[in-house]
Amino acid sequence: MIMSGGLYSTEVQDFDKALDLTKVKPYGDTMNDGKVQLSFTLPVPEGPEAIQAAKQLLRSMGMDNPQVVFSRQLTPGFTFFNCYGNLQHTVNFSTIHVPKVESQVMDMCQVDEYIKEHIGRKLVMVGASTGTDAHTVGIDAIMNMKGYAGHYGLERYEMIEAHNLGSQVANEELIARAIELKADAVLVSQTVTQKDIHITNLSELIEMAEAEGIRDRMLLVCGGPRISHELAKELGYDAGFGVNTYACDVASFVAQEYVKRKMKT
Ligand code: B12
Repeated sequence: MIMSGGLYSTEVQDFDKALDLTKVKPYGDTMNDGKVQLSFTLPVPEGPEAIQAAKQLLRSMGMDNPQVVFSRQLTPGFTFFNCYGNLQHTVNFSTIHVPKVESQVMDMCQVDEYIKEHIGRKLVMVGASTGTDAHTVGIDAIMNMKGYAGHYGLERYEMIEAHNLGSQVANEELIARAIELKADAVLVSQTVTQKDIHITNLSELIEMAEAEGIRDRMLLVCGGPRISHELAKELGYDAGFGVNTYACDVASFVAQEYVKRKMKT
């Protein structure tokens, strides 16, 4: 921000100085006030004792000046609270590193142009929700023509040949279809994580791809509400996408990664 002298610029400088990225606190009205809003339910009857219990919990969470600004009985024996407090804890933001997909996100038209210019043919992508997982909404959001939240799905892309196999697709079947269609990318969706079934399932697909000798011939991408890029990489995938992913995120990654790898060979 460029400013020439005066009170305002001094205020801005003070404001900036007060922000220490090695000791970041929640922000309410002023820097470092630590203001936090929290809601929860306790299995106790509504009343002054319940409010006192909520305040004690807030203190034990590290909050100064705990305030219960709203409380109400949900059902006999259960009280819901809305609270404020000033958090004492800080976080060292400067040491945080989160592995993430490094591609540059393009919109649908840009992806199509990019593929035309750099690859010169349609990219083939085969996707499914695998194993016993019956959830289709996630993979449909990415692949189906109408897409999700105003972002068209891969079927709509001129330069992508998208095959959505649906849900409860066995890993063997997905691999077989990927080989048959000469897929450039396989897209796996996993929603259910009970008993770490997603880990077992995703790992099995990688093992099968390796056994079939196709691991290096196609990009393997997974996604779902509890999938992170970090987890995907750990399991041997090229990328992983979580909530609020759109088709353009995946299409951009696959197209750019494909080009990057071709340039290396
Ligand atoms: C709808 C739903 C169902 C529907 C599914 C209908 C259908 N055709 O899909 C039905 C009723 C069938 C169902 C069944 C079950 N469900 Co259900 N279901 C849900 C619910 C309410 C919404 C899921 C959803 O559609 N989200 C919307 C989509 C758009 O979001 P998304 O999946 O996260 O997808 C986005 C990203 O994750 C990402 N993404 C997803 N996949 C992929 C893939 C790739 C390649 C990429 C790049 C990105 C990507 O992009 C998407 C768009 O941004 C959730 C609860 C919730 N509110 O989330 C429970 C939930 C997922 N279900 C759950 C459970 C337990 C079940 C059952 C096991 C229940 C039972 N005991 O029978 C069964 C599953 C049976 C089975 N064999 O799988 C649990 C899962 C718990 C867990 N962690 O394991 C949840 C969280 C509910 C809960 N709180 O307990 N379910």
